[in-house]
Parts: sequence; structure tokens; C-alpha cells
Amino acid sequence: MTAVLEEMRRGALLELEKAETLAAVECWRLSYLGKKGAVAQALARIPGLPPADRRSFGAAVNDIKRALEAALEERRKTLQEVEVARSVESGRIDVTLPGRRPLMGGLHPVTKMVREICAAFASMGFQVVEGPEVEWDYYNFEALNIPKDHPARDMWDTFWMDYKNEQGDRPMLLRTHTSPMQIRVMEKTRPPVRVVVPGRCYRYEATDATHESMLYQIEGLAVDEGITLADLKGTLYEFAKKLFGKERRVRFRCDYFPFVEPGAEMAIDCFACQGKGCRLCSDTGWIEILGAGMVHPDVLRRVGYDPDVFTGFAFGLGAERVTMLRYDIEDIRHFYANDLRFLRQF
Ligand code: YSA
Repeated sequence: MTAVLEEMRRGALLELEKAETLAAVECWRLSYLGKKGAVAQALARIPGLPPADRRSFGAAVNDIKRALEAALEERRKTLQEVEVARSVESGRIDVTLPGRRPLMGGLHPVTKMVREICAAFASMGFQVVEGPEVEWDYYNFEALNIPKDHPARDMWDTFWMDYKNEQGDRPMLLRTHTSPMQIRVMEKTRPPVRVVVPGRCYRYEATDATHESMLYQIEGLAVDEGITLADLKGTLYEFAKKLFGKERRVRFRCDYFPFVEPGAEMAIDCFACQGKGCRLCSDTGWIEILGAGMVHPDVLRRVGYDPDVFTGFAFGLGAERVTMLRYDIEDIRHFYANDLRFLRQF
């Protein structure tokens, strides 16, 4: 009997030596020390032995059990050390390999241009302020002399929503221009006022090479005693010179906006055809970049300014159009197509 037990111990220890992985060691544990393993089976034989042999047999099996448990622990430790050493070796960093360049983000060309334009006006004494993109009908239209059913609303269709509260329904919309901020600024401040307002605007628009349904505008407003159309022209010429250089030609023409009197538009000669006329400029030789004018007396009156004392000018320029002119970009749709090959050039 002792010889059988001795043979089991020898065989078990030999097998354990040969187990090269922790998984193999676990299989070994189950077959010798598990609930149905060889040791448990030997102990289960005790009741069938002659009473005189039971004690010594039981003691011998327990001896083997302790020996196997100790050997198991030892083997596990050794293999764990080997595995750690192996994984360190395989994960080693080869410092001689060339580095991987991380993907770097950058500012969008229109964002850069908006900042540059604001800086140009800031250098002429304008403050930069921002306002809400979701606007009340009142600020976007009514307060700017565009009552309901005014035909000018057709030029500026957009997304509408109804805001309901105890006072009833109040129409809200995605602002179509930054001009509502003229009213918000004047309601809160007394002249002299000199601000520029950059921000996103939205229009129900058939998109083409120069029209997007989401666009950035920069609004400008200056109100004080004695401001004239000459101040408006001087400021905008200075701005065009700062941005495009002296060589670029600038054109002023009359235009109509219900919230100015008189109204004007400013255009720059087309970069693509040098003013000769092409698809981009619709064969006119000019690209319109802004609308402007002298603030209408009714608008001034509505915010509590006396038009006999104060006058002012305002303008709203399209940031994408200016960016196109600056970098010779022939289609506005490139800006928002999310093509990194295009955007990385700026
Ligand atoms: C006029 C008089 C003021 O006293 C103050 C502001 C204005 C501008 C007026 N609020 C307005 O939005 N006029 S506008 O419809 O002619 O747009 C102004 C500029 O925004 C355009 O000259 C153009 O540069 C740009 N723009 C207009 N629609 C656009 C656009 N840019 C890209 N996509 C569009 N769909």
C-alpha cells in the first residue's frame, strides 16, 4: 500500500515539473488535489481498509497531500515570474523606432478669419460682443422695421418654432443675420456705442458656390452724436485695406434694408477673374461681402435713442465670403464638407 502511495507522489511531482504554463498547472491541481482528484480518491478508500491499517494509511495520504500542495505553490510562483518576464520582454519599447505623429487639431479657416476681422475692427476702437443664435421674432425682424407680412421677410426665411408660456405663443427662430444684436446692444447701453458681433446665422437657402444655409456674419454698429455716411465709408475702406491690401478694388452701391436709411452694399473685385467676370462672380466682376447703412431713425427711436441727437452706421459682413476672397477659394461648400485635405491647408 505504501509503495502505491509513494508511486503516486513520485508521478505527481514529475508531472508537475513538466507543466509549463499556469493553465497546465491548474489541470494538474484538479487531477491530484481537486474534489475528485487522486488524493481525494485515496482518502475515500480508508473506510474499506482493515481497521489496523486505516490510521497509518490516512496519515501517509495527508503527508502526500501537504507535499503536493507545497510543490504546487512553488511551481505556480516560478511560472508567474517567467510569465511576467516574458510579457515585459514582448512589450519592450524600441526607442530607436521613428515616433508616431499625433493627430493635431487646428482652427477652422472661417474661425481664423472671424478672429482676424474682429481684431481689425478692435484696432479701430470696436468692442467684440456675442448674442443668441435662437432669437425672438421681435429682435430678428420687428424691431428692425420688418413687421409681419413685410416682403423683406421672404429674403430671410429660416427655421421657426413656437415658444409657449402663460403670456401665449411667442415665435422664435434661428436668426437669419446678426443685426438683432444691434437692438440688444442699444437697449442695454447709451451712446457712444461701437461694437462688432461675430456669430452664426441660418437661412433657408438654395446652396451654390457663394451661398450656404449656415453662415457666419460679423455685425458692426457705431452710434454717437454727429456720425455720418463718411464715417461708414471711411471705416469700411480702412477695413478692406487692412484685410486685402491697397491694390484690391472696393465698390459701394445703394441697397435696400428696412433698418437703414440710406442703405448700401460693399463688394470687392473678384479674385478669380480679376474683375473680368466669371461663374463665381456671376459675370459681374464683383463679389458682395456686406450690407450696410445709416441706422434708421425708427430703429433708434424704438430703443429710446433720440434720432435728432444721435446718428449711427451699421454693417453686416459674411465671413465665408471674405475668407474666399482672401484665399482664392472658388466654392463656399468646401468649408463645411469636413474634408481634412481642404481644411489642413489653412
Ligand atoms: C445691412 C445693413 C445694416 O445696417 C446692418 C447689417 C446689414 C446686413 C443684413 N443684416 C444682411 O444680412 N444682409 S445680407 O443678407 O445681404 O447678408 C450680408 C452678407 O452676408 C452678404 O453680403 C454676404 O457676404 C453674406 N451672406 C448672405 N447670405 C449668405 C451669405 N454668405 C454665405 N451664404 C449665404 N447664404
